[in-house]
Amino acid sequence: MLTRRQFTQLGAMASASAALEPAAQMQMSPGVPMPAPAPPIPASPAPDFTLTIAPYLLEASPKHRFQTIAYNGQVPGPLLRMKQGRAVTIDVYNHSPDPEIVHYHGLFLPIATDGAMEEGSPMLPPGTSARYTFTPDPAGFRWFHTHTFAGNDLRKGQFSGQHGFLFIDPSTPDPNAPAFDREVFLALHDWGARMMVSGDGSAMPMYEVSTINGKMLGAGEPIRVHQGERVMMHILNSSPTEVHWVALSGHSFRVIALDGNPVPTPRTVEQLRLAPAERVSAIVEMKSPGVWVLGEVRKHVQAAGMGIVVEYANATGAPKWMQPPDLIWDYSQFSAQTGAAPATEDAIDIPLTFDSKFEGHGNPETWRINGKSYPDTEEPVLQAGKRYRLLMKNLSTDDHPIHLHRHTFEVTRLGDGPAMRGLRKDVVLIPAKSASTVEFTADHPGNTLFHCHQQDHMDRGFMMVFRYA
Ligand SMILES: [Cu+2]
Repeated sequence: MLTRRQFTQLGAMASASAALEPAAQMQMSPGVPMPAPAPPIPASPAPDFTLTIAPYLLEASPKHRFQTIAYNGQVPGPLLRMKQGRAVTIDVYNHSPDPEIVHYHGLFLPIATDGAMEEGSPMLPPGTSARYTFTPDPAGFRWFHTHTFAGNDLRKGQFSGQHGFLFIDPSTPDPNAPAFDREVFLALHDWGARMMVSGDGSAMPMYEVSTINGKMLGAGEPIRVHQGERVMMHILNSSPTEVHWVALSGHSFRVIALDGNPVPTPRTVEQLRLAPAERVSAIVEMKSPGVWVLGEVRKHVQAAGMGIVVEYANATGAPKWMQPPDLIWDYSQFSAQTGAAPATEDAIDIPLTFDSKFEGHGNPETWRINGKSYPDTEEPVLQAGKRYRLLMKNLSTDDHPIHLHRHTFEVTRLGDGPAMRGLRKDVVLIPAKSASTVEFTADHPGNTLFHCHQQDHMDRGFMMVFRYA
């Protein structure tokens, strides 16, 4: 029997897969207004970016091919680089067989462009196209991905190749920003999902193959570097469900930003942990000439392909990997260490308790927030301008990457730890049987989706919509 969260790769064990009963399709809440049709694409002017959603055969290695859906015939999709405050137009063509929607993750967008049908953003029917115009904000490392339902089809939604990097350069460059020589964007992803029965009798997705930028270790081009370079690595975990740990043998990471937001206390660490949808921006000083592996710290996940070679100019030989002894990560070390502002006294508490309902041996659980599953979850009403404190308690035996759309929150408490300030994120991983508190200011009126970023959890009820008064 599998222990929950212990294994992620199909190659790591030989248990039989479970036959799954069809899950009820989630319906839109009756209270949600019908989305307006997406605007047609005008003859001119030309857009800043074009995204074409279409079937794509991913070659993770010559021996591992996956039929998927991708943007512009590549995985990850194109880097969308824009300037804070300068409006952009994006033309989206849906050449896939299903209705699609593009969500711009971590941006402050109105619901017409945010890309979540639960908020009221319009879906893009198959065979159609639409033009979207928005003003990018806030600055930093963001991303875009599909926001559709996958349910029992473990090739749809975030299980597909529909993800890409989005970077918003600040309108006013920060004179104190750390210097670096160049940037590298890396996306962690898992492929070939199948539902497997875990030790507690429920089912969860496990994967055949794991990749960085769509390639298994050794199958793609190496990252070629020069001694003395300072390389800014923007790393995204676009996995539909899996938390990943990464290290670069022979090197350490100077963590500058989490989820695209500069951290109050940059730290140098040996490894990074990224929950689904999280981003880490870290500078690596290239001062250990050789050929190295940047890869998943857990051996079975790296063996399933999650790694990329880092090769110094003129270095030769097989890529080297040095196994770190433990999995170590602590968000709080990046928070403000001195002079932290006291907790906001006038924030309004919203208690949110997460649990699951067992649906029988071999079936995925149903997920609940305060005892209810989407679309029956509560719809808290926010007053524009007010500060809110989400008191989140995870009663389940899973870790959950919790995401709030259209806003940035401040992580103010993790588990039993002390109060903390200054750590601004849009995803926080709440470990099993643990609690966390985040605060945010309701400064972007419009329906706001709150959900677990694990595709199978959000599909089975782990969502709710905040409304503005
Ligand atoms: Cu979850």
